[in-house]
Amino acid sequence: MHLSAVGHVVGVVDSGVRRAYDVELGTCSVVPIGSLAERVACWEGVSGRRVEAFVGDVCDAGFVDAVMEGFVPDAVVHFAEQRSAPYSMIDRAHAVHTQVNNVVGTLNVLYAIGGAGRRVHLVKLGTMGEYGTPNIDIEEGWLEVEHRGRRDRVLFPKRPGSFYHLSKVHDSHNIEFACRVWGVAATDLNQGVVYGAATGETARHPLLATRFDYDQVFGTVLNRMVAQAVLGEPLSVYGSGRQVRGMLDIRDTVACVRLAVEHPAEAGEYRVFNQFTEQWSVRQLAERVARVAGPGCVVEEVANPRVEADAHYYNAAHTKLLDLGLEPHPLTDETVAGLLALAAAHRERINPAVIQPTINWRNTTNQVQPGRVAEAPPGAEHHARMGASPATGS
Ligand code: USQ
Repeated sequence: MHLSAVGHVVGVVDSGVRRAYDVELGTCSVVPIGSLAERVACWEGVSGRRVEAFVGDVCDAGFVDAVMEGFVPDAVVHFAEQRSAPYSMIDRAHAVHTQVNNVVGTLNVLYAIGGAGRRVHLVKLGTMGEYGTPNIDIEEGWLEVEHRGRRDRVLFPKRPGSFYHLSKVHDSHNIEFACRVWGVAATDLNQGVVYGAATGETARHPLLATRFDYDQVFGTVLNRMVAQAVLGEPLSVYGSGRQVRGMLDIRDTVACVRLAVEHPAEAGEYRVFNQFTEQWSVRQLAERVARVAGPGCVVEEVANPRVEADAHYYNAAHTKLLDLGLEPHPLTDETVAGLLALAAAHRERINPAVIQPTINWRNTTNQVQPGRVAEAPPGAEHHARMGASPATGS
């Protein structure tokens, strides 16, 4: 919608799998979400601009090729991935689903672009979590190294913290290779943790709202804490809360995508932008939410269900998007208060049972909710076709 609003001709590809994850996990967005057809029609009504919708799965190569040939895009913004770290750590089936979905989907997009016979800029959503928390400064994708008297420019070493984050590392390598061998032009947006629930476009009509997740699987930390505050529950800091992450407002996410699209990479260039605006520790975020929520809201340390560095060095470069003109929305009390008000308005949709973390990185099999065994993930048949059935293994 953001690209459409500024005059680009936009098509959207969606398989609906994100909605299927909600059914699987027994949860839903705090804010009600319209169907794709309703949202496309509503957007046309409020903006006068049409977004063409293609319903299908990017893991289906024929579908991807048909969209590329039918729509003839100048750029592909690829967000079509399973994006939850906890989801990928539930058990083997969910790890396999995450990596097959993400890596195969990206390969199909790369083949469609590589074979298009013309310049199509790939803008791919990566993640800051590809880098992990190294004890050196994090650069934007590439590292100049001197080793035994020789110099080279190498992809920044990766130490991701989940099978999901690993899927994006695999994508990054595949994309960089496609740039080298086929001359693909690509921008990998290594995005930090997003907070917020509205952009200028989603605010134009309730049917245009985007998701507000708060559950242990898909909720990101600040949005989760807002939901906990509204329920009057303690804000769950995993471990000591000293872990630091790069973060950004959802309005900056769409601005960054637009900047990348409107300033394309060169043919053969694999470009990485670190897409975040501020660094916060989890404890700082919790204390911010508690202060804005007011008396009675408390912060509680819980045993960290993840395996991640607790106290660590963190200093990540993020100048390339600023150089292109990004004007960040820093985290403000008003933003937190707005999220609290939004969640309070939909309080009856917040289910406390899906908030508590039960997916422990140390286990190879986890139950998503106490007493509830995770069902086979969407696309299980797809894995079976590929010879990696989640039910039987291979
Ligand atoms: N955390 C808490 N309490 C909670 C939830 C999370 O302390 O109730 C902590 C986690 O342990 C972690 C940090 O908050 O240290 C961030 O967790 P998160 O769930 O907000 O984010 P994460 O799992 O890292 O994943 C999210 C998106 C993912 C994206 C990533 C960017 O779901 O798609 O790639 O943020 S990044 O973290 O930079 O890799």
